[in-house]
Order: sequence, then structure tokens, then C-alpha cells
Amino acid sequence: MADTDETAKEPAGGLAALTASARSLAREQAPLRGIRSLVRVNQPDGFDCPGCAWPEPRDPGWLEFCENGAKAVAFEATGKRAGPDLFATHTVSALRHRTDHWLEAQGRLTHPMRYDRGSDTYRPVSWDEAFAVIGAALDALEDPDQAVFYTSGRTSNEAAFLYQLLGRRLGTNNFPDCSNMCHESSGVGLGESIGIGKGTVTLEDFAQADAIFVIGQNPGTNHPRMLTELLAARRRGARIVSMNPLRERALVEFAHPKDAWQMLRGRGTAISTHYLQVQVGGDLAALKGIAKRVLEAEDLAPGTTLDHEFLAEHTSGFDDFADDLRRTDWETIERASGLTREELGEAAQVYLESERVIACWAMGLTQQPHAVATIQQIANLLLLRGNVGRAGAGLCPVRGHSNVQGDRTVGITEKPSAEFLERLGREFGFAPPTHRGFDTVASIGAMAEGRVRSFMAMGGNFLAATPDTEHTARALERCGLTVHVSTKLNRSHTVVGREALILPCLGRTEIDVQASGPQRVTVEDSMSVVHASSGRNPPASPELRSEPAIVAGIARATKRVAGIDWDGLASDYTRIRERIAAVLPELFHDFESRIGEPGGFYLGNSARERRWSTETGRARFVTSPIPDTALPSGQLRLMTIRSHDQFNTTIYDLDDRYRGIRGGREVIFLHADDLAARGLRDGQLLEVTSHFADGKLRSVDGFRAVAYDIPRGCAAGYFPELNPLVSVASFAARSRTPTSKLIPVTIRASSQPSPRA
Ligand SMILES: Nc1nc2c(c(=O)[nH]1)N[C@H]1C(S)=C(S)[C@@H](COP(=O)(O)OP(=O)(O)OC[C@H]3O[C@@H](n4cnc5c(=O)[nH]c(N)nc54)[C@H](O)[C@@H]3O)O[C@H]1N2
Ligand SMILES: Nc1nc2c(c(=O)[nH]1)N[C@H]1C(S)=C(S)[C@@H](COP(=O)(O)OP(=O)(O)OC[C@H]3O[C@@H](n4cnc5c(=O)[nH]c(N)nc54)[C@H](O)[C@@H]3O)O[C@H]1N2
Ligand SMILES: [Mo]
Repeated sequence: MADTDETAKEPAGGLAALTASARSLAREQAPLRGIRSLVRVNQPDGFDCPGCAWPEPRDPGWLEFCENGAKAVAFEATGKRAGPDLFATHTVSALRHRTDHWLEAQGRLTHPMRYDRGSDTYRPVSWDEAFAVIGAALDALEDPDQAVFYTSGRTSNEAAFLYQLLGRRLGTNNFPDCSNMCHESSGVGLGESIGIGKGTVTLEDFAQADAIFVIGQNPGTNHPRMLTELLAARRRGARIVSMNPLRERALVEFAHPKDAWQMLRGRGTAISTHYLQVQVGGDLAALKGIAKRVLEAEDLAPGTTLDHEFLAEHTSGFDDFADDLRRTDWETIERASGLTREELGEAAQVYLESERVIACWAMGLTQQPHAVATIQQIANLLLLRGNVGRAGAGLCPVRGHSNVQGDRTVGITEKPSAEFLERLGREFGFAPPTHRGFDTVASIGAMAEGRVRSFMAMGGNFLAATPDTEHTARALERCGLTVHVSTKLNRSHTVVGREALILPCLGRTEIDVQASGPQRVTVEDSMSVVHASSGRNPPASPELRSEPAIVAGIARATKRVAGIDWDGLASDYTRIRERIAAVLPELFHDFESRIGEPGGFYLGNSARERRWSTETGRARFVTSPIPDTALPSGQLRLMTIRSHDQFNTTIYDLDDRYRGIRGGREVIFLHADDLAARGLRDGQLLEVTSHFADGKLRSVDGFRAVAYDIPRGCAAGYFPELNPLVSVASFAARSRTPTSKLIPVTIRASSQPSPRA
């Protein structure tokens, strides 16, 4: 049973962070290898951290410490193994009843495995047989769109490029990826607003900003290295405005593990100068309030607050935007944001007094029904004072997986540009399909309707990461073939198509030797810097193959994709990089020599140079109304978030140190008044039911109520345990990102006995 404790009152970081990483290494039974690995993380000749996408430190000679990076490395470098004996003694039905935590805790996968229906177990299979099964299935499709190729964001540029080539040569654009559930809303929103779907800042800008807004993001847990920048910014007097329903520990106070003095005193530096506890889904209104106050200041003293020169030369749509704000009344803004006009006025004051402003955001915004409009409202706010395309200022969507951005750059998308397809076709001598493919939500729909015969995943945990777990499980079972290229056992392996394969691959930390010798791969961080990564650990099993080698193996066995030198490409990744450069020359010219430069190279960003590839040829103010998100009385707005001890569906441990939770993840954070109003108590077990437009009731049971500092009417709990509550039919307008941060729920006492009742 989960417990709450007092450590949540200490500053984030500090000594507890150091002991936590040491514990992860010890528990994974890989202390020596793990520690050797850590010394290689993010070093010029080492590997890219398999954790988050935050950029490398400015000073590459110094090992930057990161507790959760250490956990990600320890989990990959674990001494534990999930080999054929584990599968022989556990039927798939038995595995299905294990928790996500238990499944991944079995260690690294060691052999290719094929599902045997008679015994309901996975059995070892040779690589050649596995490839033959997949090749036969792909060759037998009536239509290439019966195949779906999912990608998770740890896949390298080289593997991703080869993978998309396989799918497109087959004839489909069905490339759903984790980005569909992640920063898709940022890509769509920024694309319309500033003409490029990526962030405009680099790490250097953080050293010059006067104010940094951190909206819907929990960097202390999910991007710990970002705290180094926030701490430095605070120390030189920059102001930090956080907007989050929860007072996240590290955004309140942080002690850098490198700072001996702070560690000894157990005291940290206050990070946020302003903390706006917006209500879940209230950001569009809040951002409009801040912009309205900025305009009011301009109206009082015309010509003094806005960057009129920038507005005239570089933007379109300002007048409509200003009119809309003037018409929007404060009552609506206050009601929809849950914030007062005074609080919003203070944030506006920070914005107005700062010469250079950066705005960062993550899942708290992207997974909302109005995500795209909200992100465009951030762009609008920054455009008012020319805070885009200027040193120390800009837009910063903070990406999730370590190479999710790179995968997109090299072609993992269901809606590729005509130009990309044209060049890909020319380079490889075929006509790629031009119609739009399935994203994540569409893939689940097509599988559920029996329109998909082959589902393949390059990494990730599709079943646990996607919404509507039960529905998605039934959808996957309708496929003729399910294939997972994975490092660890996970929930997706426990739901099988008619045929099912698990293909174990090398991780980022491991040495990758192909016919031409040891290989390196490349990745792109959240700020568009591309650099090389070479693993240093011996592979977890001699049977493991690299992701590019697995794609080549499948291609070799598939008649339909003949005519490309797959083996040649996979035997020497410099050849893959040559082809990437040939298809995307503006970005990747002189690819091989540029990855030799220390720290890699910057891909550039048109908006940063104030070139706007938008419909109007200018940066656009996009105006959207404040949506009516009021819920029927009695319902709460539930957001699903990450604990400090998980990487997405990989659960490292059952604690959430900064929020004071120990030993269990089945909790719901609620305001004490919301509990009292329902006659419920802190600690009581709850049944939680979601209410979506499709009318279907989805419930989870046995979740412990935790009275917490959260706005009334809001609630929080952990992903992926709460994914059964999310309807696959509920996704953000235009980006189609599942709305896992705004689930309308009701709660009641569980019929299970409460431990403290
Ligand atoms: N250690 C670790 N690192 C990770 C990951 C991990 O699981 N573990 N995952 C990686 C991935 S793929 C991603 S995408 C990122 C995710 O990084 P985050 O986006 O930081 O992750 P979440 O836990 O989903 O947190 C979202 C934050 O948004 C807040 N929030 C929720 N709803 C709202 C809202 O309506 N408005 C506002 N303003 N805030 C809201 C929550 O309180 C929470 O603080 O991290 C990456 N890095
Ligand atoms: N309710 C709710 N749902 C969410 C979210 C949320 O906040 N709330 N967040 C969404 C977000 S932002 C994301 S990004 C998705 C994440 O979705 P995914 O990326 O699909 O999920 P992960 O948990 O990151 O995948 C973990 C698995 O990846 C495999 N793996 C690890 N490293 C490698 C590797 O190097 N190669 C290969 N081939 N496999 C590897 C391991 O087998 C491991 O079990 O989930 C989304 N779902
Ligand atoms: Mo993500």
C-alpha cells in the first residue's frame, strides 16, 4: 500500500538524488558496468543519454549529473535477463496479470521469441525464421496500408531512416509514433504560427534570458538537467514564472547535487519567482489574460510596451488578435483559468519588464483538447514584444524521448511533405505513396476494424502508452501479426496477434559491431543539435541485433521491397548517413564530418532567423476563443502524470519522492475539500470513472485518495495505470493527441475494503 512521507518537504535534488541513483545501480546488479556507463554518458566519445531530450551541457568535458539519467542508464545496463527460461515458465496469460513494474524488472531480453498458441508461451526462434515470418506476412498483404509501423523516440536517426524506407518502399505512410501522443500539438501549432514545428531557442539563450516561463512541465523529474539552467538563471537574477496546477517540488526549490554547501545545509535555491496554480486545462485562458494585461499597458502608454517595428515587419493578424483580447472579459478569463486577474497581472508585469523571454512547455499543454490553440497563444504572447528570433528569447517545447525529434526529421511521420517523398523516391528509384497514413489514434481504429494485418513496433510500449487500454488490446489481437523490437519485456508483448514475435535489440549504451566494424549512430536533441552516440558496454546477449540490422533482415526476407542494398546499408551506417544527406541536403550536408565536431552540429531554425514559412510569409497571430470546458457538477478534471521513478511505461520503482508518495502508484491526488464534499477521506480507496462523449463508462478501482495541494475541481494520478480511463475518441483538435491531461471523472468509495477505514 502506498504511503505518504515527509521528504517531499526537502528541496529537490540534493543528497537524496545522489543516494537514489546509487540505489538504482545497485538494485540492477550492475554497479560496475553501470558506473563505467555513467562516465560515458553525453561525453564526446560516449553515448547519448537514453533518458530525455534535453541538450548536452555546454562544457562537454564535465560529466553532468542527472539522477534520472542515471536510472535510465542503470535500467538498460542491468545485469538481469529475461531469457527463454522465463518465457518457458510463464504463459502469456500469466504475464498479462503482472504489473508493468514486474515485467520490466525481469531484465534485458536475450533471444528472438515466437508465440506458440498451443502452449500459450513464447519460444526461441532463429533470426532467419523470424524474418521469414514477417517477410511472408508483408508479401501477402492485399494492400500495403494493411501494415502499420510504430516508432518510439529512442530509435536512432539511422534506424529510423531505414525503417521509414522499408515502409514506404512497401507502399504505406502508416507511421504512427510516440510523438502523436507527445509534442504533436506543438509541431502543428508552431508550424502554423511561425512556419516550423520545432523550438527556436538553443542552450545559449538560457544564459541570457531575463525571464523564463515554465508551463505544464515538471523538469525536476522529467528533464533534470534543465534545472541547471534554471538555477543559473535564478542566480543571475532572471525571473521564473511557473504555471502548473501542482506546486512541483523542483520548481519551488532546488539544491544542485554538485553544490556541496547546499547539500550540507539541506537547503536549496528558490526557483520560481511566481507560481500560478492554474486549473487543469485553463492555460489558454490564463495566457490570454497575460496578453490582455500587456495590451492594457500598451493602451495606457501607447508605443512603450509592444515591439511595433517587429509587429509591422514580421507578423500578420495582430489587429484581429488585439480586438479579440479587448472583447474577452476578465470574468471569463478568471473562471476558465482558475486564476485571479491580479495573479495574471503579475505574470504580465514580469513579461513586460523582461527584455528577453523564453517560454518552455511540455505535456501539461500538449495533451489537452485545446492544446494547439494554447501553444499558439504562447507564440502570440512572445510575438507581442519580438521575443522570437532574438538572443536570449524564444519558444521552447521541451521534448520527451531522447531522439523523438530526430526520428521526425528523417521521415517518421504519417503526413510526409511532397518534397521529402519526391527526394526519397529519386534517391532510391521508386514512387513512394503520397496519401496520408495512420497516426496513433487512426492505427488503433483501423486495427479495431480489422483493417490492419501487420503491426510492428520499433521500440516503445504501444499498448500501455496509448489510450483506452482494453479497446486497444482487442484491436491489437485482431492483427494477423504483431512484432515488437524491444530491449525489455513489457505489456505490449502480452497481447498477441494471430502470430507474434519479440525481437531483442541492442540499446544505446551497447557496442554495435557490423560487417565494417564498430558503428556509431546519431540523435537530435530538443534544440535541434545532432550528434553522434557510440555504445561502450558489451551487448546484454550475443543474440542481440541492432535496429538497422533488424530492418535490413526484414527487408531481405520481403520480396516487395527488393532493389535496395539493405545489407550494404546496415553493414556500414556511414552509408545510411550518406543517403540521409542525399534526401535532406539542406540539413545534413557533410553529415559525416560535421558529427565529428565536438558537441555535434545545429540544424538551424528558420524562425530563429526570422524567416517565416507560413501561409502569410510572416509570423502569424492565431486567435482562438476560450473554450467552454466547464464540467457537469460533481465531475473532476483528472490529469495523468509521471512519477519521479518511471520513464514513461518503464516503472523504476513505486515511489514518487518529490510528491511524498512511497510504495505504490495507485493513488489519486485531490483537494481536501473535494474529498470532504463527497464524504470521502484521505487514504480511502476509490473507484474512478471517466465520462466521455462516447457515453461509455470506463472505471479503475482501488486507487488511494491523497489530499493534496491542487486546485479544487482538479485531480491527478499516474500514467500508464490510468490509461484505461482515456477514450481513444478524445483527442486534441487538429493534432489528434489523446487528451490524457483532461479526463472528466467522478469518484466514489471503492467496494474494496479501505486499509484505514
Ligand atoms: N525521468 C523521466 N524523464 C522523462 C520521462 C519520464 O517518464 N521519466 N518521459 C519523457 C517524455 S516522453 C516526455 S514527453 C517528457 C514529459 O515531461 P512532462 O511534460 O514534464 O511530464 P508529465 O509528468 O506528463 O508532466 C506534465 C506536467 O504538467 C502539469 N499539468 C498537467 N495538466 C496541466 C494543465 O492543464 N496545465 C498546466 N499548466 N500544467 C498541467 C503536471 O502537473 C505536470 O507537472 O519527459 C521525458 N523525460
Ligand atoms: N495517460 C497518458 N498516456 C501517455 C502519456 C501521458 O502523459 N499520459 N504520455 C505519452 C507520451 S509523451 C509518450 S512519448 C508515450 C510513450 O510511449 P512509448 O515510447 O511507446 O513507451 P515507452 O514506455 O517509452 O517504451 C518503453 C519500451 O521501449 C523499449 N525500449 C527501450 N529502449 C529501447 C531501444 O533502444 N530500442 C528499442 N527498440 N526498444 C527500446 C523497451 O522494451 C521498453 O519496454 O506515452 C504516451 N502516453
Ligand atoms: Mo513523450
